[in-house]
Amino acid sequence: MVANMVIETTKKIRDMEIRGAGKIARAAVEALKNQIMVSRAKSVNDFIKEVENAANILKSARPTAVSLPNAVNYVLYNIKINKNLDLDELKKKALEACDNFIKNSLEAVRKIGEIGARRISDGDTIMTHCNSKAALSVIKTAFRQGKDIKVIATESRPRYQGHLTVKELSDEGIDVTLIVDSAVRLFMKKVDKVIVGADSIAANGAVVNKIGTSMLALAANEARVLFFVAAETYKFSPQTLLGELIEIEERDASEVADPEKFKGVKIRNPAFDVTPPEYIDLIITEKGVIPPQAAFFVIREELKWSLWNSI
Ligand code: RI2
Repeated sequence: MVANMVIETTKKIRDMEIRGAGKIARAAVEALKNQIMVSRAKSVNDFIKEVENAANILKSARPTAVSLPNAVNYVLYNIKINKNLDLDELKKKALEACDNFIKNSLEAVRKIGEIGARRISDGDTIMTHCNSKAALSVIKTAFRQGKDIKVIATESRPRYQGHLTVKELSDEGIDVTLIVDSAVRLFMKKVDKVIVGADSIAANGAVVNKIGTSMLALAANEARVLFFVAAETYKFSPQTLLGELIEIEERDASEVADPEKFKGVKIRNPAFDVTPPEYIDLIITEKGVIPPQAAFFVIREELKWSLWNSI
C-alpha cells in the first residue's frame, strides 16, 4: 500500500509547489515517515518492500536535485542495517532516521549561514540567483551580525524564484535590487561576491544549479569577483564517483511561452546548468568551507552510508 501523502508529495514536488533542493528532501522524508506510520505490513520483508516502493515513487518526482535520492536513501539505509530487529523496533529506528534527517538538514542551513557569513565583509554587494535557502542563510546571517550589505538578485526565468528571494530579503530589511537575468554581466562590476545554492555537486566539484548559474560564474570570473556556492553535504552526488552524470531536468515548454502562440517553433526549457569547478572559489557546507576540488572527500566522509545497496 502506498500512503496518500507519498502520492501527494510526489505531485507537489513535480509541480514545484514544493521546491528548493533542501525543502524537496525534507518533504520526501516527511512523506516516507507517513508511509512508515500508516504501514500495515505484517513482516519485516513486506515492510522494507513497501518503504522501498514509496521511496522509488518519491525519487521519480524530479531528476536533478540529488538531495532527494540522498534523503530517502538515508532512511532506507537505516532500515537495511536494522533489518534483523523485529518489525516494531525496526519502524522505530526508521522513524528516528526520518526525524534525524529533518533535524540535521535544518541545522545544516543554520550552520552554513554561520560559516558563510565569516566570508562576507561589511559593505559587500552580493549577487544571488534563484531562491536558495542555503545561500540566503549566509546573506541573512551576515546582515544580522550588523554587516552593511546590498544584494542584487536575478528574477530567474522562467519560474521567477527571484521574486521569492527579493521578498524574503526585503522583509528582513536588506537593501535588495531585482534585475532581469540578462543584466547579470552589466551589474557584475558593482558586485563583490556571488553566492548561489546547489541542486547537486559532482565528485569533481562541478555544481548543478538553476539555469543561468554558469552564466553568473562566467561573468564573475571575467570581473574577478568571488563565486561561492552554499550547499549541505547531502547535495553531493555519490553516483558521480562512479562516472554517472547528473541528469539535467527539462521542464514543460509552456513554462517559457505558450506553444499555441508559437506554432512551428521549438521551445526548450532546461531547469539547470553545470558550473565547472574552475569557476568556483569555495563551497560552503555545514562541515566547513572547501574548494570545489575537495568534493570527493565530502562524498567519502559524509556520504559513506550512500553505498547502502551494496549491504
Ligand atoms: P536550497 C533550487 O531549485 C534552486 O536551483 C536553488 O539554487 C537550489 O534548489 C537549492 O535550494 P528549484 O527547486 O536547498 O527552484 O538551498 O528548481 O533552498
